[in-house]
Amino acid sequence: MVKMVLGGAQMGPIQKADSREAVVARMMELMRQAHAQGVEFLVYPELCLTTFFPRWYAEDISEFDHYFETEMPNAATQPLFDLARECGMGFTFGYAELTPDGHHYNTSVIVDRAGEIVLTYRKTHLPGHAEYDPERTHQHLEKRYFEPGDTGFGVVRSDGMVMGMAICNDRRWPETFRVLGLQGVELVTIGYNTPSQNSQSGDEGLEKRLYHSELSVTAGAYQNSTYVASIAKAGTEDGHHLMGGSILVDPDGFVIARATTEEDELITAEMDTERCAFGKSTVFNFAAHRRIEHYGLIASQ
Ligand code: CDT
Repeated sequence: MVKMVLGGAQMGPIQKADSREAVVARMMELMRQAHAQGVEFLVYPELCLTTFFPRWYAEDISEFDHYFETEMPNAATQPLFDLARECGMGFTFGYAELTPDGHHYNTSVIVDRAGEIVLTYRKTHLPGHAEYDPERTHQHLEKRYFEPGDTGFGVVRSDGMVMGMAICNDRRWPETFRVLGLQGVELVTIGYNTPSQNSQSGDEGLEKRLYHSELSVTAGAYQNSTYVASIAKAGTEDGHHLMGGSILVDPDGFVIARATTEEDELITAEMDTERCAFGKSTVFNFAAHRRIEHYGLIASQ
């Protein structure tokens, strides 16, 4: 069982013109603040090295390969890995990955306190569309630039706790949390870039968007008796607004820390994995109570 301080490093906007080095400097500043507050594991958002480029259309998708990382760590991110090792801090962050054999993924990694990548996750649920859609108020072309991830939802026992990852739209699917929950997860980390308006019903409103994000994450935490860190990249990127609303959630589904800005902002809370054990051994003792003979439809269509 592990007691520690968990940190969420919400990021403010990243403009097209911002360099990787400038973004990593911001990430390092958040990590220094986190270290000063005793944080031992820090969660950054989805695609946090670049602007949320799937909002832009490129006829030839290779025009956007410059948004992708071909190795990790690389020259731009090595200082972050080095700082984390100095601080003895584990962390997770998201980036666009271009593999040596030419696959494009929306990826996140968990890095342990020794600075080693111990788990890689490639986003499963890709929202949006693959072709330019003139009917939408803004484009969301994740299906154009990324392939569905090939990793599935794995977990790793690292720095004393069982951790797993999901990325943005994955948080809206209960299957994401349950597959992680079935592997005994104690901390689910989620980074997101969520436009504050729905591109197909422009008047939906920020309040509803924030509520649906929180509803999905708090339910996932409670129903799987796990901590969840759900961390935004927020604010206005080249005229396009992303919602904030980063939260840390306990295994009862309560929000235990919440960001109040749309800027770079650190949130922290104490976690104790002992608190996951109660739910996992009682109401959500999966081995005792689930009736899988009735769940086949979920995985067959
Ligand atoms: N990045 C990401 O997955 N964003 C989606 C927006 C959905 S609207 C096409 C989300 O679920 O927040």
